[in-house]
Amino acid sequence: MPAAPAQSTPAPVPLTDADLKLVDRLTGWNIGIGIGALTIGLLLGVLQGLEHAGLNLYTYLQPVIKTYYQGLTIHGVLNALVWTTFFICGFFTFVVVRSLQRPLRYPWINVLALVLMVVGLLMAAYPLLANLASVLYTFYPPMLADWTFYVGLTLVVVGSWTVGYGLYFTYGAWRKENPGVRTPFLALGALITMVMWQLATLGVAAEILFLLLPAAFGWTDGTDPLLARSLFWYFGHPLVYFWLLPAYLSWYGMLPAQTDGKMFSEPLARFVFWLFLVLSVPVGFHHQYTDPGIPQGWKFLHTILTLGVAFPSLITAFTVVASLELGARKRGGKGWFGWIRKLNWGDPSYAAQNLAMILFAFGGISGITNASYDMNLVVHNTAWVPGHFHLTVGSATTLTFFGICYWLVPKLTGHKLFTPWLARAQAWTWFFGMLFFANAYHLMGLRFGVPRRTMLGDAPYASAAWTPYLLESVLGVGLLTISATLFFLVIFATVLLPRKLDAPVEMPVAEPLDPKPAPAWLDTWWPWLNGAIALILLSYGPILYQLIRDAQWIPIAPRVW
Ligand code: HAS
Ligand code: CU
Repeated sequence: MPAAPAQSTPAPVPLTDADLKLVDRLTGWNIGIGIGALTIGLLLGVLQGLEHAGLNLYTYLQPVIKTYYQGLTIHGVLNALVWTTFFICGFFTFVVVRSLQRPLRYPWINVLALVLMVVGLLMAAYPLLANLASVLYTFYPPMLADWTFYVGLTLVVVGSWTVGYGLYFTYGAWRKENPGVRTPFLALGALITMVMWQLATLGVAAEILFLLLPAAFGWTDGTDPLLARSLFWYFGHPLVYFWLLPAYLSWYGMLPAQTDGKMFSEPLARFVFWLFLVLSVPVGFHHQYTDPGIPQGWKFLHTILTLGVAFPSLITAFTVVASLELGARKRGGKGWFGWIRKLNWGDPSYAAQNLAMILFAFGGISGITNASYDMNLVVHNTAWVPGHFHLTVGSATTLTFFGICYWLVPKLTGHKLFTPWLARAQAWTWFFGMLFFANAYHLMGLRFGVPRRTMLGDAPYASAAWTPYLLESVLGVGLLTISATLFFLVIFATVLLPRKLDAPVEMPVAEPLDPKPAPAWLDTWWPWLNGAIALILLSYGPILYQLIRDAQWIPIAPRVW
């Protein structure tokens, strides 16, 4: 007879089918809403790209979309904020429960979270559609949107915090039931990302609560744009890692299993996630190199820390590729590069994610260029920047999430994927579409200083020298339009057509190459969490104090759109 568990250790709670069903429902709703938002967001992206090349289709959307800036705002908010946040919250709920093999501790918290996020989304949708919030996804004051925009976004963020709380309680219960056991990597990575998100969102919460909402309600008649931008970018950079880390979680902990590989080093993977917890936030001034009023020393400190946070991505580039190579060699791959052909390219879920990684290698290079203080002065506010972020959030994140959908949607619906070859075509058209689009935008920014966030089609200074790049970008936009259509077709057909699966789908989980458990210091929160807080205080504390002390109240800009 097995020994009775010690008094202080509660018995593990088994994961029942009913528990899994609830989690799958939550995940399904989150992902479904995310994809819905993306549908509209991508459509506006196409209009955006065509306008730049001189074909203004916005005129046909009157009176639904009134201006270019309304379209650009909806494109940014739906794609960069709504699609990502909903997908990530759903994916993490799925992953944490499956990885810990434990039901949600308080399922009502996670249900409440979804309700908050949906109410927030609906609330923010109203001013976006009514042209009362055409302030772009960065909503810099002194432009001011309707209050419903800020309250709506706040509710989405609070909802995502609540998803995190549901997961922390679940983790806490699992921890008590499993003393001394290492947290499984997939759960740990998701939890670290959620905690990083909690720290990061404090900046935007402060900006909205103290500066924007009072002005939007008419309680104050001005605001301090520099302080607001600083609080925004305190949040805005770690925001991009909130988009990236779920993709890393899949690349490290799932993708190797999808090509017969193993995790090259599980401890290193954990280390990378901890480094992101410590280094994601204290770097925001790399978005404000050209802002007057922030002393150069602070900008320089954030430059150094930004180069520091690129380091875990460099580790990722080497170790994830090594994990995939192990699989390719097992599948018969030979030679220095010959093994690449033996990767599991036939599986659309695998292919999409590997293609996303390749695009991210280029996005990483342009990111490091952006971060290099003096080089940033050449590319800041030019088309280079959208070139950069379409390779990062538009590719590393989005194409990886598409790849995840190709196993997750069949798993959630019990329906066979409709159909692998279309899904593969989707991944490749996205790959080439982004390659052309981003290459053209990078070069237009670098060579000619073509501005971003501008109706280039109407610009009196437009130059014939831009034409080849604009044509290249239109080729990219065309491929992306085909690709987006294929994605929606594949997903809708998979959901709607009840074609039975040949075999049950399981969440892919990559085994570590070395089965030894990771060292305890890589499963311990306090040093990393304290390190993160200390670095935030050091890199932001004194300068935020100074900015608040010297706040310059200026009037809100009249709404001209
Ligand atoms: Fe960034 C601006 C710096 C990463 C998103 N970034 C933006 C904006 C967005 C964005 C949305 O320093 C625009 C904001 C706005 O609207 O104003 N970024 C960086 C740096 C990194 C970086 C240093 N960015 C991202 C990620 C994003 C993202 C990730 C979204 C998901 N970014 C900047 C700066 C600006 C900026 C400035 C301000 C610009 C300005 O002037 O306004 C780094 O994290 C990048 C590190 C990445 C690497 C690459 C690692 C490669 C891997 C793949 C390897 C695969 C291989 C292929 C080798 C070092 C992991 C294998 C092939 C096989 C076949 C197996
Ligand atoms: Cu950044």
